[in-house]
Amino acid sequence: MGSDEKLSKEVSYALRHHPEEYGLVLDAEGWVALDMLVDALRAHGGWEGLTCERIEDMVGRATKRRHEIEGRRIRARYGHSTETRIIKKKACPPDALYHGTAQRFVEPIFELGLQPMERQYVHLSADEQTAEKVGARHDAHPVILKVDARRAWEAGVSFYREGDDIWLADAVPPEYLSILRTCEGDAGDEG
Ligand code: HQG
Repeated sequence: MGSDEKLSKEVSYALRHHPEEYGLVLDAEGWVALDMLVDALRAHGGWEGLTCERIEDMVGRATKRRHEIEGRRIRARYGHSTETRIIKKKACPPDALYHGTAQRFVEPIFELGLQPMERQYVHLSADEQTAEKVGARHDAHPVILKVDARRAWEAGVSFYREGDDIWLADAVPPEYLSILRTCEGDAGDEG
């Protein structure tokens, strides 16, 4: 694992899942002061000598934009599982969004709809290729689902835009889902 990847994973762990283990408190939109995160990681161990610049460089170099820095604060853009739900801004989605998943999840998904599971929101992709990478984390031959997003939105399902690539949503009922295809495989998600 490269050192950016190691740092990125621990920042994600702290900002998405367990800020309390680092003595951090996220604000309503998931932000913390960057210098507090640096102090917390140093105190937690394994990150002696860590600086704000080191984190800024890691975030700047990342191809997948997992973290966001604005002024002197930082947050995870998505993926949260903390108890208090991070507030996201609702936005009207495009006609279609995509979700890559494992073949073994397709049956329960068509029974119960897309559920956030361990996270606070359902994660959707703006394009099929990204959905394939996300699905490849769960299955060598993931299934790409098409989400009839605009129709779901018009029926009252909430969607939240997290940049051009990632959309979040509340649970999406099965009537807005269809199977697009099963992938031949090996898209792989970096990190
Ligand atoms: C599935 C990564 C059974 C769902 C990715 C998914 C993404 C159900 C799994 C981001 C279900 C949850 C999120 C139901 C949904 N029954 N299974 N009713 N409803 N599922 O990891 O969307 O690299 O929590 O299909 O790339 O895979 O960490 O969500 O397979 O962007 O930055 O339950 O996390 O980003 O898995 O991934 P996850 P996800 P990072």
